[in-house]
Amino acid sequence: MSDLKKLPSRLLSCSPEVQEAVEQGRAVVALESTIIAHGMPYPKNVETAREVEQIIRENGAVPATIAVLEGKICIGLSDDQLEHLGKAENVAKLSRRDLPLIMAQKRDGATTVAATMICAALAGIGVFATGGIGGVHRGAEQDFDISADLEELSQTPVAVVCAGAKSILDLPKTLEYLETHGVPVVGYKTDVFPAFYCQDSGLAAPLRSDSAAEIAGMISMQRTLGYVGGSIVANPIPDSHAMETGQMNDIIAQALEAAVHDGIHGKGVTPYLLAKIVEMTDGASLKANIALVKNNAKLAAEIAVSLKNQS
Ligand code: PSU
Ligand code: MN
Repeated sequence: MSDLKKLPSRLLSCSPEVQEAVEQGRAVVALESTIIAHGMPYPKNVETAREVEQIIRENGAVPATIAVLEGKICIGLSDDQLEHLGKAENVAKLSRRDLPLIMAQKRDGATTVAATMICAALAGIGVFATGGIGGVHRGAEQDFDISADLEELSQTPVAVVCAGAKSILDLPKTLEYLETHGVPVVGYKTDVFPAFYCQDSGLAAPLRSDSAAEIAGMISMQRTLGYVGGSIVANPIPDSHAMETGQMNDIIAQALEAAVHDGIHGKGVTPYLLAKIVEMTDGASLKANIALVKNNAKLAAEIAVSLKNQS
């Protein structure tokens, strides 16, 4: 899993820190950039990105924030590159379908969970930390809005540590979709599937593990068995930052109505809802979002370190 030679350096390059980690066989954790460019407001986005990287280092792994810059996949970003992504208005949101053309056009793009998984796998990185994944949207039976993140999880070998998924999505359908596609969804120290801002979605977590080493064991067992896909490690938001379920459900319902009213659809939906919820909670949801990403970074580093120790 450390073959950096699959792509020429004009198409994929690693920062010196990541390059050295890969050469030395150290644990690496991938991080996405859509959360920076489209998921949080400036300057909190850039500040958080740096703090999250630091948490990964403190827990014994090397962070690799991933984005496309001037058409090249960059694994590990400099301060200037992070700042650019956090500020620029014309950064594309890249999912699987978008990546090839944006690279061919030599443009800049922030990678979603799906695109980050693709790039991480190309660089031989098997563990990835983020906030929440995309999923089956409410009303998908009408508009077919199902995030490409779900399909990617079934075909790309990267474990995604997240705080579950937001109830802006249809969570029961999201879990059904993942089951159909054979994606392990493991609650970390919990029997319930977490709902991003809230610890409990009211749904059971399909699987449970209480240890990072055990989760690393599952990841290597997937490879041993010849599975091609990834997994979801669902890590609930820390108690101290969890938001109240009833209150969040009301806010989310209003944000969804606003999206319909403003005619938002397609790839614009998730960023619109995230920004709307920050506005409606007076920034409280942003604080919760930051806390849960940091919590996920720590667990992802522990899993990545365990994975290295087992191999
Ligand atoms: N969910 C969040 N925060 C996010 C995202 C999702 O709570 O920042 C981002 C991730 O990058 C995810 C993407 O991969 O949105 C999903 O977008 P879509 O629903 O358009 O597939
Ligand atoms: Mn969508």
